[in-house]
Amino acid sequence: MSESFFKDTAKIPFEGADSNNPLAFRHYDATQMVLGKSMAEHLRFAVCYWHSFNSPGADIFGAGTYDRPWLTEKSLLQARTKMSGAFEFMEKLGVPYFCFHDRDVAPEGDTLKESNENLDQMIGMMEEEMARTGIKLLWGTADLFNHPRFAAGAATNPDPQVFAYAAAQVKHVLEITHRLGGANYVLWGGREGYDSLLHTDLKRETAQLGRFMQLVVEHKHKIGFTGTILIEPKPHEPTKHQYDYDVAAVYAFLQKFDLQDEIKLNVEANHATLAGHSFQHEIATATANGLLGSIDINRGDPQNGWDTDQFANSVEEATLILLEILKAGGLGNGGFNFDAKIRRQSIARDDLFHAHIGSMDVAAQGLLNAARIIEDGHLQELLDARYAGWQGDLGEQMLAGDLSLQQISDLVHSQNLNPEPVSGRQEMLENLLNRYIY
Ligand code: XLS
Ligand code: NI
Ligand code: NI
Repeated sequence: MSESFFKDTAKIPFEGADSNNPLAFRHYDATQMVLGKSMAEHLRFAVCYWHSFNSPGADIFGAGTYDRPWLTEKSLLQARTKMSGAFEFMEKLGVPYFCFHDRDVAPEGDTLKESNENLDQMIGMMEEEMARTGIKLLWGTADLFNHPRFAAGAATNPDPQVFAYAAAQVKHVLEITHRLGGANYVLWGGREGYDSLLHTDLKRETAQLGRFMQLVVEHKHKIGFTGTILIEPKPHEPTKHQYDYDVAAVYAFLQKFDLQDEIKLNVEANHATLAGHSFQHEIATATANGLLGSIDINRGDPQNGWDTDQFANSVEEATLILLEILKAGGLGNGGFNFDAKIRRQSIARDDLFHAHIGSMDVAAQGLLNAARIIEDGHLQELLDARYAGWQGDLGEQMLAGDLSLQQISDLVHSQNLNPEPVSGRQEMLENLLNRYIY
């Protein structure tokens, strides 16, 4: 075992809301029971390998700034150093899960065979670290966007050989995810979109993508993987337009290829805002259609139009999304994956701890607030009252299809219906919500 990388930081304790220790949880108490389940079971936090251990902290104008000695050379030796640093970090933070891309954990070789061999070696070490720490895999995924071969997309590439290469890569990572007991397998559309319609056959490309997803589902059943396959919607970046634009677009896509009962969604906060939605909207749309699988928690910057992937820090947003999640019965197989990166100037080793601690506390506050809202039931009563009319004969008959347009019209005229507007009470409800936000 290599020497401890995060040696200056001890295991992060829970110290309660009055603590002044910045390296302690103030709200996240893994064992605290909330609505019959522990906080750890509700939130199922996962650290993401790519931003936290594989990114050098570069941006388009500047080189890497982070202190990540294992990134200086692409070798299996460095991949091992990285993995022991990653598990040391996760263990000290006290998270139950992690997520990774194939290329985050092992260097790419000259051929797919060589890349797979590198990966398999690292998966052996990963299994040992998982057994040693008890940390589990929330999801695995394949990097189908970094290498230049994927510049014009993976499944949606004009060259069928690239489709085949991507399929072979996904097959291997899906099998590894299965072997590691992963709870889910994620497919983010990377470059499955276009930069210009002048060189893009949109109809053909989306058909390719549909077939690709069907192949993944077929193989999942063939190998007996019982985790959930998840698509992660994103509207653009790196492409100008991505086919898995948002939850609604992916739902239509799944139905077209008869995959709506096979694939769920991994909803990311910053992708929601890039698509012009709120995170709460995307989660509500997913739960309304039985599609919520897991979430990538982060945030964008209101002044920037790209995926800044900052650590989530809004208690109000956390409360609103947890309300949707709790109302839907929880995340099931899913979890809260920190698809977030520290800022380029955050170069101290413990900055990674501060970032995660802050977001975990925010999620815990959101959970506690949402649970109180549910227990009080006041917001729900007001919502029910707003729709109470639909419990009457008119509402029920219209929805059940018992009345035609002609019959409804006859009824309006014979009964002289003249509905009165009622207040939507938005400001009152916003004030009520604020009473729960601590
Ligand atoms: C990029 C995506 C990516 C996926 C995993 O914007 O969020 O990180 O979560 O491929
Ligand atoms: Ni993202
Ligand atoms: Ni993501």
